[in-house]
Amino acid sequence: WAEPRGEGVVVLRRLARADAPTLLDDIQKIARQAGFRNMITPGGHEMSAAMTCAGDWGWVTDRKGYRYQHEDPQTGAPWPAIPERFSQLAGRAAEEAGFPGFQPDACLINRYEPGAKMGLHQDRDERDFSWPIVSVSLGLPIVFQMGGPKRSDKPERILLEHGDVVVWGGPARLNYHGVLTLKKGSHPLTGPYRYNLTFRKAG
Ligand code: MD5
Ligand code: FE
Repeated sequence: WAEPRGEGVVVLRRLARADAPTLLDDIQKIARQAGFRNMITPGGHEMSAAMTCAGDWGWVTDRKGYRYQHEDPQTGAPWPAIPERFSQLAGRAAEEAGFPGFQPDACLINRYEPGAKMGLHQDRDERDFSWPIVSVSLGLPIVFQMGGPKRSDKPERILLEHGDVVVWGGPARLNYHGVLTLKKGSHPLTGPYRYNLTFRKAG
């Protein structure tokens, strides 16, 4: 079911649940080519979420900054392609939220283990903010913090659970957001992890 949460945010509860086993198989395949790694922020801190990417553009961070690039810096090889099933799901979710024709060229895959979190930030490394970001949560639940356009706006908390899909577009596209520390648990499909796929139009 669809839950509008203020301007530009649509939560599609459980939309990805039926596809989850195949999505997770696809994630494992991607990770065999481009492994999960904890990247370093420009400030020199290791991110607690492990990441990998698929698509024409992959998001990376190191001491030099945040950027999108065609190659995995660990291997020099192009990122694996976005599986057809991923693009179909992202397109369907975007369409349900009022963004027909969404064709993502970047899929960032975040893997959280207990203790991992992501502080409040904006996603602004993409070229065109008129396209939404589609986020798919798999595995353990996490508390998501949804802020506003200013860092000082008090964030609202939403629990994101296995199979939940969120579309952030329009006026919400540049809102500050993050996730609280993942609590220990065991999920039948992902064990100790939460995965998040974000689909973006980066280039
Ligand atoms: C996550 N990932 O749960 C989140 C889901 C990231 C990241 O934040 O950058 O990898 S994406 C949430 C999002 C994206 C774009 C806008 C907004 C939220 N928002 O306006 O709140 O791993
Ligand atoms: Fe983000």
